Amino acid sequence: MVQGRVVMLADFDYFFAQCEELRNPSIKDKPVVVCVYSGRTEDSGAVSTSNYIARRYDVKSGIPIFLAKRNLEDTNAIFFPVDHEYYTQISNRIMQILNTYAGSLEQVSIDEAYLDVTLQVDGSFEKAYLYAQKIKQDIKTQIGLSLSIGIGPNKLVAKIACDNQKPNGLTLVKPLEAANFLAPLPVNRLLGVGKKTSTRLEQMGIKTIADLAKYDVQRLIAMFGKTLGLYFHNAANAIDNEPVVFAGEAESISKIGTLKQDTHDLDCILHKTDELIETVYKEVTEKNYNFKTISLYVVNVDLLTKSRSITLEQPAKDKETLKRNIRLLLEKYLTESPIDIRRIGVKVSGFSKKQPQQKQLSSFFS
Ligand code: DGT
Ligand code: CA
Repeated sequence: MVQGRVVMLADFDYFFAQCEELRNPSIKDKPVVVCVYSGRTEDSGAVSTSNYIARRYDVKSGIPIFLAKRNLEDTNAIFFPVDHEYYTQISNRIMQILNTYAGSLEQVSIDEAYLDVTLQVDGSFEKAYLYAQKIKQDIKTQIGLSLSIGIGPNKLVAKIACDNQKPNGLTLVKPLEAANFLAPLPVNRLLGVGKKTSTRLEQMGIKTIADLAKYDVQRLIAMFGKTLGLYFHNAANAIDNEPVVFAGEAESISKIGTLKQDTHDLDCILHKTDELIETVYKEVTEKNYNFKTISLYVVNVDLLTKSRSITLEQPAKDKETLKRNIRLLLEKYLTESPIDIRRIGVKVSGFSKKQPQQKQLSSFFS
């Protein structure tokens, strides 16, 4: 029987900038900066992220674009505007790959996810290290991106392990090493310890995680309340029982469009819904979702919006089910309402994750 858990945090390196390098390989050896332009003046706005070459010039997330340009003045730096749609597409693809390696996957941001791999590696941290190398290699081959992975007995340790070595890092912290690994780090490395809390802790003589781990738990509770006090105590002692759970980050996927002309004609409208279904379906497959609810949105020429939904008995994942039900909803709607339609929308929701075939451990460790 497997005793403890084996948890990984996968975090993609300089994600937006690396995505830009992916489609422009020739820029890889130059400073690359991805910017959110506010549009007021040519250079107003902030840096979203930068590659590690640009970081050597102190160009990083959040700094003003004009400052980044000044720091990179004498270099051949390249600046890009953020392209969320493209980064999301890549994110969907990488999450789908990560999902095939995990017992459960919890996506926490566009480029970060926890993986519970306990069963995949038989609870062995040695195997987990090889497994992580395999994941990194697979993503490099399939997508062309590098990432950093932290491995630990829980999410808290995996996260801090991952931050320990970047980019292209791989850090393993075994259960018995976890408390020592955290001990010398400043308390603000723990999730939930921001500037205000770390100042307060410092006033109590607590600077490092080791200081916090030794501190009397009752006094922590008196200072911060039961929930937070206990959390600090446990976290500092590398204890974290939070499970890795599928987060279901999208609650629905929808697409709405305007008809070529206002109409009440079934075939004309179906022509449009088919087009919308293609887009919605593409995203559903990319995210590897099953859906349970299908909705039709109608904006009439009087600009009133109506919606009709069907909840399926069993979650579905195929385009035919989507098409058939949208058609049924539309036919019914047209018999109920004589008014011409201007815009039409398709939505799916009630997601659960399609279980991919689990990779067999034996295929990696034979
Ligand atoms: P890393 O993980 O340190 O190698 O670098 P990144 O760039 O992947 O940083 P991370 O993981 O914190 O954030 C993932 C993406 O989120 C990043 O590529 C761009 C975006 N992002 C991060 N911080 C900011 C920010 O302060 N402003 C904006 N607009 N976007 C940000
Ligand atoms: Ca990242």
